[in-house]
Amino acid sequence: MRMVFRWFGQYDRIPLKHIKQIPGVEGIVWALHHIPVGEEWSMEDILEVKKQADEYGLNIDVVESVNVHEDIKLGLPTRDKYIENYKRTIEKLAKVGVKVICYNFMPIFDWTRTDLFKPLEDGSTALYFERAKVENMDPKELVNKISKDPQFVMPGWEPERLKHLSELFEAYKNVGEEDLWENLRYFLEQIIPVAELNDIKMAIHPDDPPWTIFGLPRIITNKEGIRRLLSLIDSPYNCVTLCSGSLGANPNNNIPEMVREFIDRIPFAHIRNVKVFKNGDFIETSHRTSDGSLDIYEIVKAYHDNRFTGYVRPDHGRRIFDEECRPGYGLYDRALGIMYLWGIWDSLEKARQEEKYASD
Ligand code: DNO
Repeated sequence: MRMVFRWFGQYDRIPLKHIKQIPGVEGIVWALHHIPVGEEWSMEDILEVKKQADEYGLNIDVVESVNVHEDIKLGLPTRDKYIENYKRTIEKLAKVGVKVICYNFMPIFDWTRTDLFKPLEDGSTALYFERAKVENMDPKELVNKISKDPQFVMPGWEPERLKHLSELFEAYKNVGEEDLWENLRYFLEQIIPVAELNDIKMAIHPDDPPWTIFGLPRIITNKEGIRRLLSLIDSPYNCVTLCSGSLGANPNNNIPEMVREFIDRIPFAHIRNVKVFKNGDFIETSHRTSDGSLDIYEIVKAYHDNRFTGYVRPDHGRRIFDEECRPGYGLYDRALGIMYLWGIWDSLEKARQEEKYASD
């Protein structure tokens, strides 16, 4: 596994020199967050990120995300213009050696939580989702809550775009799950050939949480959805970002089983733990297996058994040690998460070598 770390560039308080000091991290997971969704990325800005990463010997192989314009998800006639921009962006990213683009196909909202700093028993805070609250909430209230801190624009919660919330909801009134599948197919039919030519894997991120919210359709929520996505275009470039925490919020999703089934189409993995409660609420925890509902050991083992050579990032972390940080994306807990993942991986590796010597 190749360890990478999400970095928000000019919007990040964490300097690259600190990322470089986390054992085994070879690259950053990045994006041009200042470019409005749908616009073509500029080569100048891309090269600037490359220059900064080069200075610390970090690669820029994984981009998360090149976001998909709402008109594409809605299937509007204007989508073609945005799809062309997307293709040009892929071509430019290939020029600097990008290998994976993570994206998602969630209507309006990206990942959703009801609380960004929910206290845990140990005094740390974490991202929290209260199911009943969302079911009874006006989406505007949620937008105000999540995008209120101008210091930390949350990925997928750009205030500019969400200003038009009522129009967006209106536009989705007649878009059901099957329409969304159809619009995803249309997008991929055009994008995947360009990705193939440019040797970049397109890795869709599952819906987070993996169920419908505010009546909006969500389709990448379980193994059947992932199977359907992969069969829409049968190309090794049509892939998935297997996010354990997103899918794991539904206890019916068996993550190690999914890793084993989809391994050839997982160029990028997000690994984190989540504690799921009986009523459907969940809270993010440390990466350690005993702290959450997911067996992180079994997940890493599923990758190790399959000799996984793709990219992995620790996913959200708690806010610990009083760090002033973007919710979910502090330095400390993600660094601890990485060490836990390496601990599991290295033990498995050692055991494999010992077994090999014993049988030689
Ligand atoms: C949240 C992230 C998501 C993810 C996108 C991918 O922290 O996991 O915002 O980056 O869904 O497009």
